[in-house]
Amino acid sequence: MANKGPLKAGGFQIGFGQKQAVVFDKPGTYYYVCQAHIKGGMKGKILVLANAGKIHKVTTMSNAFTPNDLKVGVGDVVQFVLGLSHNAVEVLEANWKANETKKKTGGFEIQYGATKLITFDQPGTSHYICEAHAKMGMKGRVTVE
Ligand SMILES: [Cu+2]
Repeated sequence: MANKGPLKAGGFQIGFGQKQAVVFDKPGTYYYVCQAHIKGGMKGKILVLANAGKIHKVTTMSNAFTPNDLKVGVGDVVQFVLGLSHNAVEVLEANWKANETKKKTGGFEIQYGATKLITFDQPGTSHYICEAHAKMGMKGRVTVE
């Protein structure tokens, strides 16, 4: 192994041909290279965010979202897993209260039967409804604190 450059003290090292899990438990940017091929540019970096979010899950059961009133932290991710007969579209609060399906401009939308991850990175409350069952009160909200 020629060309062994300076290594970061306490940094991770994975041997040739080895597999190894590395846990990044501190925020920051981590740079790594292949010592054999750094001259050819074989390198990478991993950015670990301070507020890497938790993952929450919302599913559908009968004609309801479960849970339908979720509180999350800034930067958290909500995984929506919708049944085939349900979608989820973000609406304004007034429409949500009235069980109206008018979409919020720039709001999120999840197709019928889809699974989608949505990151909530701003404090506030997002209101959403199922277009097929809004009149029956199929709706939910995510409050970001
Ligand atoms: Cu529905």
